[in-house]
Amino acid sequence: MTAASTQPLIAELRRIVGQDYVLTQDDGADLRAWELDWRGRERGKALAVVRPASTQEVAQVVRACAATRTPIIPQGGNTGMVVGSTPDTSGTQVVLSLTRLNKVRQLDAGNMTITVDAGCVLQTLQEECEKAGFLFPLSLASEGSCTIGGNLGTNAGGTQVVRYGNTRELCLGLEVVTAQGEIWDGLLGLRKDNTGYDLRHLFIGSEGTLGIITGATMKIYPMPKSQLTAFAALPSLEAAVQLLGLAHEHLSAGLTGFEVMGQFALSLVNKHFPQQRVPFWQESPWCVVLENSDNESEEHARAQFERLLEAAMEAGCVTDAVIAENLAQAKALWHIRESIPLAQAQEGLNIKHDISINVSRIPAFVAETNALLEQKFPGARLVTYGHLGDGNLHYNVQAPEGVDQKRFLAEQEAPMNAVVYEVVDRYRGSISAEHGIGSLKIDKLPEHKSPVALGLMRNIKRALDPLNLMNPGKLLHTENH
Ligand code: FAD
Ligand code: 2HG
Ligand code: ZN
Repeated sequence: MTAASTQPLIAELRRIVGQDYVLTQDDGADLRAWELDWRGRERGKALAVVRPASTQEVAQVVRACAATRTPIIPQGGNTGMVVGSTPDTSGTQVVLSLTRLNKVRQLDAGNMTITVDAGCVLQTLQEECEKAGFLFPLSLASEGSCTIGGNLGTNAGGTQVVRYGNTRELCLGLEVVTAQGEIWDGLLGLRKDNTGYDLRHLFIGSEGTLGIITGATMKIYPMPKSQLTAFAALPSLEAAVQLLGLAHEHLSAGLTGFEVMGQFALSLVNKHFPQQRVPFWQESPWCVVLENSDNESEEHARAQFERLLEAAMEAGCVTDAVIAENLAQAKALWHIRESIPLAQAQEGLNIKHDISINVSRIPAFVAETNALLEQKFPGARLVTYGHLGDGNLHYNVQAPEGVDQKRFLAEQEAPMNAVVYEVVDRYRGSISAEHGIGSLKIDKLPEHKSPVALGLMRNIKRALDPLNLMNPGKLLHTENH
């Protein structure tokens, strides 16, 4: 494709969104922020970055791209973990950035919903709800830059799933620009609607491969009277599963967070963020941060927490614990957990396995997989942590000390994935619990999904995006499209 041949499209895109909102390398723009994935694994080359400001503009951009058979890569905050929101290196794909669609459209207190543009930053949404006395419970360490459209595109999880579910469970309606550039207004906000296929669920988790989400109606909840946080030291992963059972029993729906952290993961936070005071990590192989949200009072929440921790200590599954005295302490304890991915990034390139297994089988899975990795990849450092309450571990691997990280990744990522995913399959788990497939795991998907499921997915893709212009090269191979 030559610059001359793409000029009419670029001119049309500029006409639609305005001169300043179409960025190209030919015009000297630095496109790195849109072309490089968050983990710094791959940098693509965009034909252009287009930044529309409304749903109408998105629809017009899609129609212009469809007319010229130009692939579109939808992008929100570009915080994804699986190289899903950046273009390939062909220089033929348009990055469609949604970040200028950032309005809160309506908070309906009676319906307990909030309707927002897809480019709204998650934290903005949380803050808008808080101002009105409500809670929007989706919570990720990337919340200061990820967007609700990206959260829906990936069906993001985060740290409150144990109580409120994934992004999918929080969504009551979508507005979508289809691959043909039509606008589907499904922002009904209904809690019941059995009028056929629930189209919203096709787009959620589809990683931008079926259409572009431009707006969403999300559930909101009453702000709990108290959100108490505790941090506990545990002798084993079996003990963590036992503590989870006790927490469900004692706190019931009050249990809003249950995150496990291995010793090496916490040591990285201690190393790279020494200003944070990480309790218990030196003497304890595992720690858990847990949250109790209570609609009665802080005293009630604290008494419940104390009873839980007493029972856990009696049962021998907790060796030590602290309960945050105030909000600042609670935030500091959560911050430790949320700093693990950043500490890992500071330590260098790493191999990620975002896996899920039935909670009860997680200790056996970790014991078995650790033994295999230690035998086959001596010195590899295991960074194990995650959303134990959801059966979702980040079973990540850091290169051995002193080993060239790029080389380690190039040589060991595939064989290491093979070992881990073989065990995941035997345990009937998932190779992507919450981050999605992107381009990073696109070759892996057919190895772990049944041919029937893959066939159905391809049929859906063909029906909704017959020209294969929506985020091609991500999620699903579309040869024979
Ligand atoms: P992007 O990265 O821009 O895009 C992600 C995918 O969605 C791409 O396939 C893209 O094409 C598609 N997409 C984006 N916007 C739209 C749209 N409007 N319409 C259609 N498709 C779209 N993830 C979790 O699940 N749980 C966590 O706890 C978590 N913690 C994280 C912590 C850190 C420090 C970081 C950096 C990331 C974390 N993530 C986590 C991953 C990431 O933040 C989520 O996947 C998030 O949902 C991505 O949102 P985004 O706006 O950045 O999307
Ligand atoms: C988290 O839970 C994120 O912190 C990131 O999902 C996980 O970096 C990772 O592997
Ligand atoms: Zn996670």
